[in-house]
Amino acid sequence: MKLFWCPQTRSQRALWLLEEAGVDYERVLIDIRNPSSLRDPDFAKASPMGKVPAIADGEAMLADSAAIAMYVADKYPNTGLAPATDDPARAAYYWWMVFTPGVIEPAMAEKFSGAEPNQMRNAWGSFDSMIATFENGIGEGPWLLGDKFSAADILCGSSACFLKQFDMLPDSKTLEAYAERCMARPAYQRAAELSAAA
Ligand SMILES: N[C@@H](CCC(=O)N[C@@H](CS)C(=O)NCC(=O)O)C(=O)O
Repeated sequence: MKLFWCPQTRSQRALWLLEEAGVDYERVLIDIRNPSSLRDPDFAKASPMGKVPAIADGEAMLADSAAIAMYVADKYPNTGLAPATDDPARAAYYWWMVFTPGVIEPAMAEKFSGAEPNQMRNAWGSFDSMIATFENGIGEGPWLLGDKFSAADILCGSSACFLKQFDMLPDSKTLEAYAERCMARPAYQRAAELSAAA
Protein backbone atom coordinates (compact mmCIF):
# COMPACT_ATOMS: atom_id res chain seq x y z
CA MET A 1 0.00 0.00 0.00
CA LYS A 2 1.30 3.46 -0.92
CA LEU A 3 0.49 6.42 1.29
CA PHE A 4 0.66 9.80 -0.41
CA TRP A 5 1.37 12.28 2.32
CA CYS A 6 2.87 15.63 3.20
CA PRO A 7 4.17 16.48 6.68
CA GLN A 8 2.20 18.87 8.93
CA THR A 9 -1.08 18.29 7.09
CA ARG A 10 -4.17 16.17 7.61
CA SER A 11 -2.16 13.27 6.19
CA GLN A 12 -0.68 12.98 9.68
CA ARG A 13 -3.88 11.10 10.53
CA ALA A 14 -3.28 8.47 7.87
CA LEU A 15 0.31 8.08 8.99
CA TRP A 16 -0.81 7.59 12.60
CA LEU A 17 -3.47 5.11 11.40
CA LEU A 18 -0.97 2.98 9.45
CA GLU A 19 1.46 3.06 12.36
CA GLU A 20 -1.33 1.90 14.71
CA ALA A 21 -2.33 -0.82 12.26
CA GLY A 22 1.27 -2.03 11.99
CA VAL A 23 0.82 -3.00 8.33
CA ASP A 24 3.40 -2.68 5.56
CA TYR A 25 3.17 0.55 3.62
CA GLU A 26 5.32 2.81 1.52
CA ARG A 27 5.36 6.57 2.08
CA VAL A 28 5.31 8.75 -1.02
CA LEU A 29 6.00 12.36 -0.23
CA ILE A 30 3.75 14.83 -2.06
CA ASP A 31 4.73 18.43 -1.70
CA ILE A 32 1.30 20.07 -1.93
CA ARG A 33 2.93 23.43 -2.65
CA ASN A 34 4.84 22.09 -5.65
CA PRO A 35 2.63 21.48 -8.74
CA SER A 36 5.03 18.90 -10.23
CA SER A 37 4.58 16.71 -7.15
CA LEU A 38 0.86 16.55 -7.87
CA ARG A 39 1.56 14.96 -11.26
CA ASP A 40 2.46 11.54 -9.78
CA PRO A 41 0.04 9.41 -11.87
CA ASP A 42 -1.04 7.15 -9.00
CA PHE A 43 -1.60 10.16 -6.76
CA ALA A 44 -3.66 11.87 -9.47
CA LYS A 45 -5.85 8.75 -9.74
CA ALA A 46 -6.16 8.27 -5.99
CA SER A 47 -6.93 11.88 -5.15
CA PRO A 48 -9.26 13.57 -7.65
CA MET A 49 -8.98 16.86 -5.73
CA GLY A 50 -5.17 16.67 -5.47
CA LYS A 51 -5.35 16.55 -1.68
CA VAL A 52 -3.39 14.50 0.83
CA PRO A 53 -3.72 11.97 2.30
CA ALA A 54 -4.47 9.41 -0.38
CA ILE A 55 -3.63 5.74 -0.79
CA ALA A 56 -3.08 3.31 -3.64
CA ASP A 57 -3.50 -0.31 -2.65
CA GLY A 58 -3.28 -2.30 -5.89
CA GLU A 59 -6.35 -1.25 -7.83
CA ALA A 60 -7.98 0.32 -4.78
CA MET A 61 -7.27 4.03 -4.73
CA LEU A 62 -8.83 6.60 -2.48
CA ALA A 63 -8.35 9.91 -0.76
CA ASP A 64 -9.68 11.52 2.42
CA SER A 65 -8.48 10.65 5.89
CA ALA A 66 -11.90 9.36 7.04
CA ALA A 67 -12.39 7.18 3.96
CA ILE A 68 -8.83 5.83 4.32
CA ALA A 69 -9.39 5.07 8.01
CA MET A 70 -12.58 3.11 7.19
CA TYR A 71 -10.82 1.23 4.40
CA VAL A 72 -7.77 0.24 6.46
CA ALA A 73 -9.73 -0.64 9.62
CA ASP A 74 -12.05 -2.94 7.63
CA LYS A 75 -9.32 -4.43 5.47
CA TYR A 76 -7.32 -5.43 8.54
CA PRO A 77 -9.89 -6.57 11.13
CA ASN A 78 -7.16 -8.11 13.28
CA THR A 79 -5.88 -4.64 14.11
CA GLY A 80 -9.06 -4.12 16.19
CA LEU A 81 -9.36 -0.58 14.81
CA ALA A 82 -13.06 -1.10 13.99
CA PRO A 83 -15.75 -3.02 15.86
CA ALA A 84 -17.03 -6.04 13.87
CA THR A 85 -20.01 -5.30 11.61
CA ASP A 86 -22.33 -7.28 13.92
CA ASP A 87 -21.04 -5.57 17.08
CA PRO A 88 -23.57 -3.00 18.43
CA ALA A 89 -20.58 -0.66 19.01
CA ARG A 90 -20.40 -0.36 15.23
CA ALA A 91 -23.26 2.18 15.36
CA ALA A 92 -21.35 4.63 17.56
CA TYR A 93 -18.24 3.90 15.53
CA TYR A 94 -19.96 5.06 12.30
CA TRP A 95 -21.18 8.23 14.00
CA TRP A 96 -17.71 9.16 15.25
CA MET A 97 -16.02 8.22 11.96
CA VAL A 98 -17.95 10.95 10.18
CA PHE A 99 -17.83 13.47 13.03
CA THR A 100 -14.47 14.90 11.95
CA PRO A 101 -15.26 15.61 8.27
CA GLY A 102 -18.96 16.27 8.83
CA VAL A 103 -18.94 18.33 12.02
CA ILE A 104 -15.55 19.19 13.57
CA GLU A 105 -13.84 20.53 10.46
CA PRO A 106 -16.71 22.69 9.13
CA ALA A 107 -17.32 24.02 12.67
CA MET A 108 -13.61 24.87 12.96
CA ALA A 109 -13.67 26.60 9.57
CA GLU A 110 -16.74 28.59 10.60
CA LYS A 111 -15.10 29.70 13.83
CA PHE A 112 -11.85 30.51 12.06
CA SER A 113 -13.58 32.66 9.45
CA GLY A 114 -15.61 34.52 12.06
CA ALA A 115 -18.87 33.57 10.27
CA GLU A 116 -22.09 33.88 12.26
CA PRO A 117 -23.15 30.42 13.59
CA ASN A 118 -26.57 29.16 12.51
CA GLN A 119 -27.33 25.96 14.40
CA MET A 120 -30.56 25.23 12.46
CA ARG A 121 -29.29 25.93 8.97
CA ASN A 122 -25.78 24.52 9.12
CA ALA A 123 -25.31 20.75 8.96
CA TRP A 124 -22.52 20.90 11.53
CA GLY A 125 -24.57 22.83 14.08
CA SER A 126 -22.12 25.30 15.56
CA PHE A 127 -18.65 25.30 17.05
CA ASP A 128 -20.08 25.32 20.59
CA SER A 129 -22.48 22.45 19.95
CA MET A 130 -19.65 20.51 18.27
CA ILE A 131 -17.47 20.94 21.37
CA ALA A 132 -20.30 19.96 23.74
CA THR A 133 -21.10 16.84 21.68
CA PHE A 134 -17.42 15.88 21.44
CA GLU A 135 -16.93 16.25 25.22
CA ASN A 136 -20.06 14.28 25.91
CA GLY A 137 -18.93 11.53 23.56
CA ILE A 138 -15.66 11.08 25.39
CA GLY A 139 -17.45 11.09 28.74
CA GLU A 140 -15.47 8.93 31.13
CA GLY A 141 -13.41 7.64 28.20
CA PRO A 142 -10.73 6.86 27.86
CA TRP A 143 -11.83 6.52 24.20
CA LEU A 144 -14.91 7.32 22.17
CA LEU A 145 -16.04 3.69 22.34
CA GLY A 146 -15.16 3.42 26.03
CA ASP A 147 -12.23 1.13 26.80
CA LYS A 148 -11.73 0.24 23.17
CA PHE A 149 -9.41 2.46 21.10
CA SER A 150 -10.60 2.60 17.47
CA ALA A 151 -9.96 4.37 14.17
CA ALA A 152 -12.59 6.91 15.30
CA ASP A 153 -10.08 8.07 17.95
CA ILE A 154 -7.50 8.61 15.23
CA LEU A 155 -9.83 10.95 13.33
CA CYS A 156 -11.37 12.74 16.32
CA GLY A 157 -8.17 12.55 18.38
CA SER A 158 -6.16 14.21 15.64
CA SER A 159 -8.86 16.88 15.44
CA ALA A 160 -8.56 17.44 19.20
CA CYS A 161 -4.80 17.81 18.68
CA PHE A 162 -5.35 20.27 15.80
CA LEU A 163 -7.79 22.28 17.96
CA LYS A 164 -5.10 22.43 20.62
CA GLN A 165 -2.39 23.33 18.12
CA PHE A 166 -4.50 26.16 16.64
CA ASP A 167 -5.35 27.40 20.12
CA MET A 168 -9.03 26.71 19.49
CA LEU A 169 -9.53 24.21 22.30
CA PRO A 170 -11.83 25.79 24.86
CA ASP A 171 -11.26 25.36 28.56
CA SER A 172 -12.12 21.65 28.62
CA LYS A 173 -10.35 19.19 30.90
CA THR A 174 -12.04 16.33 29.04
CA LEU A 175 -10.81 17.31 25.57
CA GLU A 176 -7.41 18.38 26.86
CA ALA A 177 -6.89 15.02 28.59
CA TYR A 178 -8.18 13.15 25.51
CA ALA A 179 -5.70 14.98 23.24
CA GLU A 180 -2.91 14.15 25.71
CA ARG A 181 -3.88 10.44 25.73
CA CYS A 182 -3.81 10.40 21.93
CA MET A 183 -0.43 12.10 21.75
CA ALA A 184 1.01 9.64 24.28
CA ARG A 185 0.32 6.67 22.02
CA PRO A 186 3.54 5.18 20.61
CA ALA A 187 2.08 5.07 17.08
CA TYR A 188 1.17 8.78 17.29
CA GLN A 189 4.71 9.56 18.35
CA ARG A 190 6.23 7.45 15.57
CA ALA A 191 4.08 9.32 13.05
CA ALA A 192 5.17 12.67 14.53
CA GLU A 193 8.84 11.59 14.29
CA LEU A 194 8.43 10.54 10.64
CA SER A 195 6.87 13.89 9.91
CA ALA A 196 9.58 15.84 11.69
CA ALA A 197 12.29 13.91 9.85
CA ALA A 198 10.79 14.43 6.37
N1 LIG B 1 -11.17 15.93 3.90
C1 LIG B 1 -9.80 15.72 3.52
C2 LIG B 1 -9.09 17.04 3.48
C3 LIG B 1 -7.68 16.91 2.94
C4 LIG B 1 -7.01 18.26 2.77
O1 LIG B 1 -7.65 19.30 2.71
N2 LIG B 1 -5.67 18.23 2.64
C5 LIG B 1 -4.91 19.45 2.43
C6 LIG B 1 -3.71 19.47 3.38
S1 LIG B 1 -4.20 19.53 5.07
C7 LIG B 1 -4.36 19.46 1.01
O2 LIG B 1 -3.99 18.45 0.47
N3 LIG B 1 -4.29 20.65 0.41
C8 LIG B 1 -3.68 20.82 -0.87
C9 LIG B 1 -4.62 21.34 -1.91
O3 LIG B 1 -5.84 21.37 -1.67
O4 LIG B 1 -4.14 21.67 -2.98
C10 LIG B 1 -9.13 14.76 4.51
O5 LIG B 1 -9.48 14.75 5.70
O6 LIG B 1 -8.27 13.99 4.09
